[in-house]
Amino acid sequence: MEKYSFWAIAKHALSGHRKWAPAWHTRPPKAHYDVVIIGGGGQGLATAYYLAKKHGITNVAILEKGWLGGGNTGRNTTAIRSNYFYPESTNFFEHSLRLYEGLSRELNYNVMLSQRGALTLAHSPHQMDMLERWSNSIQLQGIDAQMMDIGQVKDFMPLLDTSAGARFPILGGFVQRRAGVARHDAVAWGYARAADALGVDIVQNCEVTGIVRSGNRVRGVETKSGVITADKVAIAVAGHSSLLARMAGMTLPITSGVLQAMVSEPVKPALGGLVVSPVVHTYVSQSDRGEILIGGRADSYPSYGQRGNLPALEDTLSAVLNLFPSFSRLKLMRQWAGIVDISPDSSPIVGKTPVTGLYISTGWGTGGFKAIPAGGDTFAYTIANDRPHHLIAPFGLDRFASGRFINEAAAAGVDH
Ligand code: FAD
Ligand code: PYC
Repeated sequence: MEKYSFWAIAKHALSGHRKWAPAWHTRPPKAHYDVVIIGGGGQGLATAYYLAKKHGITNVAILEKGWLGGGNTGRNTTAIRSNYFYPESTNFFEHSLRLYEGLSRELNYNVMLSQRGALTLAHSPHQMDMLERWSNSIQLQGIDAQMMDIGQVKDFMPLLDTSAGARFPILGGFVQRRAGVARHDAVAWGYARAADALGVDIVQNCEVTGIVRSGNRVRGVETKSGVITADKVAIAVAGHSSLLARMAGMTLPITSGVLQAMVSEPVKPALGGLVVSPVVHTYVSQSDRGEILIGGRADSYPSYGQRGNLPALEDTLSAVLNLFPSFSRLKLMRQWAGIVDISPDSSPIVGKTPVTGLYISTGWGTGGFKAIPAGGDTFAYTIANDRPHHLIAPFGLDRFASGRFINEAAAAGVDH
């Protein structure tokens, strides 16, 4: 990898970056791979990296129909936290948070992790009880969590309307201090560069159009540029999982729909951390560029229409103004959407499939950015060993037959 001294950076800047080495190579795909990963989002990229780094499997291709990180990985609002409810989830997400804490060093790439804390608000005595139960449960699992009374909420986020006369008065909340944000593009690019350096082929503009099987064994994929054979195939395509599964003759318990977000013009530092209100259905943070980053609940109907719309904008902004009346004078700059894959219990589906040699990572829904390091780590283990990593074993497809659901809808951050 190229080392960037001050002089090297200055030389590149003055020469218009003409000789700047690309972070990863652009190669045509080979005819055969040990592992083909479909989807060049964070989950696919991290999986490729850990396959190469931890399992020595480097004859790997990532096939991406568009550009790296152009799916949900480049569209999300970057909340990272491990404060789920059930031990299966907190163990997994805490592993991810810990990997995030060392990720810039691991990848030698600054992913701009900023652990500024995430606050969930309560607007009724009943919700305070629920948050207390949630916070206690997490603390018993050894994860940081703290209840806040109204005074502490005010100190943490002075711009919140904490008056008794607010339309949805705030009674207190629950904070995870180690939660935070990271730069989403950097997470994708960092994993891509590191995987490429270990020999992984990254193939963009290569849409997979079919899964090749002989009997019950996967043999490879059909793409717009021809067939690529593979011993193992891994699907990591978020909102398009049902389409890919259908190509392999499978039906998934997944609903795909639109989740939107938006940013304001940049302003001076106004918000220390993230804040979520499950009651008014919005969450807000501030990007390092100063924009107020706003999200809301997922659209209530299934759709593959990857664009923002006016009803969600109105709904979400009226919710934000309930919490932050002073934001009424902010100008909105951009609105966008991603297609999220929601499972019946709002938990991921990761592991083997009924087709031999075919693996799937889906159901990340509204919360799979925070899961990228652990998702990649455990999915790589599962593919390399053909058996689930213990941290994702509870999240297999088989739970929909056994009924062992891990219902995390209430911990998902946003309604869906
Ligand atoms: P993606 O990044 O979507 O990657 C899948 C890739 O597969 C895409 O690049 C796509 O082009 C490609 N693909 C699809 N079909 C094919 C095909 N046939 N052939 C080849 N390639 C194909 N999560 C959090 O943890 N915190 C948040 O704050 C958060 N906020 C969110 C806000 C929004 C608005 C959205 C939309 C999502 C949010 N999420 C959040 C969820 C998170 O972004 C996703 O769960 C995560 O990015 C999923 O990663 P992935 O790699 O599985 O999917
Ligand atoms: O997963 O924490 C989350 C989240 C917040 C907003 C969207 N997803």
